[in-house]
Amino acid sequence: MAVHSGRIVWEDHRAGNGDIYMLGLSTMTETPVCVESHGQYAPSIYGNLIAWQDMRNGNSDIYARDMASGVTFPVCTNTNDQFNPNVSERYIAWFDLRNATKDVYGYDLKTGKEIVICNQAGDQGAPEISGSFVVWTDWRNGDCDLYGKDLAGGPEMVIAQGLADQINPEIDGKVIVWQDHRLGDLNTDIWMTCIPGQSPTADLNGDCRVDFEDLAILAEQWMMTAY
Ligand SMILES: [Ca+2]
Ligand SMILES: [Ca+2]
Ligand SMILES: [Ca+2]
Ligand SMILES: [Ca+2]
Repeated sequence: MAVHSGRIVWEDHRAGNGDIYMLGLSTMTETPVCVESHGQYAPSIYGNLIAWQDMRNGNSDIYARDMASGVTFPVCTNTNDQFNPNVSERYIAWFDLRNATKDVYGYDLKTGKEIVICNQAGDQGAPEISGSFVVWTDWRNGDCDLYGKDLAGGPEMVIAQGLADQINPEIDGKVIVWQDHRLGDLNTDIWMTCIPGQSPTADLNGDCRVDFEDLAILAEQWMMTAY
């Protein structure tokens, strides 16, 4: 399930095979997005763009639909499995089993080209994207860390690397949050940081101002991330 700009999308099993539906909150109107007879799962939405996992070709692919034009199109139909698409205005990112370990691939809607986002050793998964920045879970160091990359250019970077697992990232603008197990497997905490090198513009304490109090919250997080 996912929500963006007053539209909710979900995986629906009313027909028994997995379809994608959407509800527009302003009209409370339900719209079938894809009801093809094979399985469609795990949708993501940004504006008019919805992407999902699609089994119509006998393995898991990524398909998408532009709700403005009504056109459905294949994003990746490689014969190995692609899972968990996540969309932004210009990009779609997913994790991909075409190589020996899980990797993160993407698609640029502007150029119509596929992008290798990360194909390092170890498993990469769970990509989340906001604008052109992708963050993902990464097992290259033996336990789970978070890495990220700006698809508009620039190197891959470490987002969170601590003892044990850093998992389930979410990103909105410059702000990244995740679940962190560095203080113990049975002690899940919620951590936050900004994209490295970018200063905060978010109202982090919710007082409707962006000021030094928000910076202090971030500084505290950066110090915690440093050990
Ligand atoms: Ca279906
Ligand atoms: Ca496939
Ligand atoms: Ca890999
Ligand atoms: Ca870790």
